[in-house]
Amino acid sequence: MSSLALFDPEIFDLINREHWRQTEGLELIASENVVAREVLEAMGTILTNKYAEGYPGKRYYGGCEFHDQIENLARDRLCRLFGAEHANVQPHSGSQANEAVYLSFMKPGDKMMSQSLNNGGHLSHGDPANISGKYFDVTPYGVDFDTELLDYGAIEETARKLKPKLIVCGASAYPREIDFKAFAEIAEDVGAKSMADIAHISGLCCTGLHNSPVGVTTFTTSTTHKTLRGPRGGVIMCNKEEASRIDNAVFPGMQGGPLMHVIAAKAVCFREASTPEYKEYAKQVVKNCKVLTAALEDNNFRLVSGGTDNHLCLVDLSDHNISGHQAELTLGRAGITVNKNTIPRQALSPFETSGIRIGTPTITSRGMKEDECKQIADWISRALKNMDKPAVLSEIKEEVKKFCLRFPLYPEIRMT
Ligand code: DSN
Repeated sequence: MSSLALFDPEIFDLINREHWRQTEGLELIASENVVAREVLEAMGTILTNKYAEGYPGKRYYGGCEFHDQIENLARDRLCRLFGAEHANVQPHSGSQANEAVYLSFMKPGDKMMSQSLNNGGHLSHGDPANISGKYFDVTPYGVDFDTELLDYGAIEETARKLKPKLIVCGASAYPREIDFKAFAEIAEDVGAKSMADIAHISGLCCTGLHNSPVGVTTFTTSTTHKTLRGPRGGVIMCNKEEASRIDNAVFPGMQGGPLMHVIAAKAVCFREASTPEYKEYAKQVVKNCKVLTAALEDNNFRLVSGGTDNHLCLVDLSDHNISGHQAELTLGRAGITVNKNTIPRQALSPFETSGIRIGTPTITSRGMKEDECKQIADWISRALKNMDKPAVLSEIKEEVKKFCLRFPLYPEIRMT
């Protein structure tokens, strides 16, 4: 980075400071990770110089022979990783992957069902504030308020009455395993297509730790940068029957030129995700989350649905008279990054929230295991119980910093 340091010291300095923020703090945002150095390398290459609108063998620009090979490798590796018939690796993000699925067969005003944002769903699944909610007639479903679990019977009942064209499943803040087969069957029964968005859990699905929707639901979308630990971006998988409609919806329907440096990095990530080491990583992510969750419970925090099956948990702060917003700020002062999150049946506004979401993908990539997770839960608890004591928060921040320096992001990279 020496030429960047010379040419643009302001940007270099900010990147450097962000490097130390990530290094010295605990990143517990469930949708983040630390990519492998090889993924970073692929992203920082001359592949970014080139336009490659179209698909391998059918481009709208000359000089794409190497880009074709890279995109084919990415598609083939993704298909192998998940056992998919067809993959599109061009979506710039998970939201764009989702919109492309809608665009592939739906018309404005068509009916769809999806998990509401307040109950753990995602903005791009038809929230009124998102284009998906403005274009389509969306009926949200939620979790059962007693169990805080998806109620497949209630979802089926709504689907039978509504007869939607699409049923979307998958979530951003749901700590339990999702039964994709149940969703696919409900959709099939009412003549709908089904889409599973596995952005959060794709690393658990491709390693067999959770059931996979690929080949079960009509479409599967994902980001590549959460548990999957690749570059920021999206993908779509489907069977051969849907392939050309999906490809047309991505390009030219939604996007122009693909980000080929990111597609190369996706290919590297898919290679990494097919290794035994990655499977061990994914197992550790879940183990860590279970330990962290149990330790928070021991410290008298209530967990939504009573625990977790995946990489995240949702902490209900209502009994502690703290909002999610206050908790996020307090933990930030102690060097711990989480995000405030709505929880089922919360009384506070979506900006304030009654909960926080905590995830283990990043700390697991840094090599933290069960003992470290117990320690992290103790810090979270101590910080939240001393939120009006700046001295205690500073003390925790120092402890967190010393602890985190034992788990460098990239031991061999020394940015100064
Ligand atoms: N914003 C992501 C998350 O944090 O879950 C989803 O897109």
